[in-house]
Amino acid sequence: MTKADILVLGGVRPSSREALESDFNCHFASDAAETGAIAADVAGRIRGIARGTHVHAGRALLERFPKLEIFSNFGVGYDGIDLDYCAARGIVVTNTPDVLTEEVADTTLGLLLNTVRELSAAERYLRAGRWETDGAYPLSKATLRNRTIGILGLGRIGLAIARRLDAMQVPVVYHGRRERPGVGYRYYRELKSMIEAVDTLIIVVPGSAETANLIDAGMLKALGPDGILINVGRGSVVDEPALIEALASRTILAAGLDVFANEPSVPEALISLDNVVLLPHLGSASHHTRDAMGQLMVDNLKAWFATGVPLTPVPETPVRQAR
Ligand code: A2R
Repeated sequence: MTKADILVLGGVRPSSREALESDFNCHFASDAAETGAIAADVAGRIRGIARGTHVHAGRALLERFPKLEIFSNFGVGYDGIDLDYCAARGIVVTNTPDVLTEEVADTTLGLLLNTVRELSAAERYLRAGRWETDGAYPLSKATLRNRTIGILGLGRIGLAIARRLDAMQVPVVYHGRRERPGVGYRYYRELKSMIEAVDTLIIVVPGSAETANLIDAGMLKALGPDGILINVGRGSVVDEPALIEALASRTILAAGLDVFANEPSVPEALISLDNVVLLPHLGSASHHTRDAMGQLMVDNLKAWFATGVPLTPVPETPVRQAR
């Protein structure tokens, strides 16, 4: 059986590379110039794309490959792919849900605790020798003990976060476009109403045109002076300059961020603030979980070319049946 030709965009895990090479005729592109060279050479043969890192996949890139059938994305978030164009051309887009849910939820709880109890700042204090010279680190301004958490996006990861908070006896409420049946958490139809009712907001919605800058200056004001914002969804959901202003002016108390508007560039104004914990987008970033995500990215391609039915297609693109 002849192997299908696929374009591999960006870096992939060594285990994924091996698996891809055993089943497909792979063309690896680490930048736009390499993608261009591959397109010039074999564009008409490329039937699949595996995207290993967050390379922008707009219409200009996709339309260079007229035989493209499937776009297999590494990661549960699939912003940066022109979904309308894929849907119009019948290109199936797949992502890697579920296999990273628990890891991202673990990271979120770590980031939340770190932000509320100032753990990174306290460690910096110890490492600077200040425990011996200045005495104990000051008591933390905040505690989880009297907080109510509002989750923006009670999806797979949001629910895994909520379950961890249950064990910690922290009350949870949520907002999404729809009420989620079968969960005991209070639902707020209006985001602003939920934010007014809580003091801690965890963002775990996807990046999209609809969620862009959902959290703006008005929402931050509503969170209030004891407010803590945690973002593990996408940087684009928060108006970053408004967040910097809200942190600097103490409109809110603190923030913990794993995602940023323009990664990997993080504004100096954010880095210089002492009431924010900053992580370099590592929600799912363990060998264990990244290998599982890579495997699912590969398995979607294998399933498509073997049966015409991908394992985890995203809802926005229609699944073409096997020919
Ligand atoms: O709105 P709903 O009921 O479909 O709930 C989804 C919510 N969501 C939104 N909520 C408010 N306004 C929106 N415009 C909006 N769009 C989506 O986000 C759902 O509860 C949640 C997404 O959950 P899942 O699709 O199960 O995704 P998962 O695996 O939890 O990952 C969430 C995101 C990824 O897209 C990456 O950006 C990040 O976490 O790793």
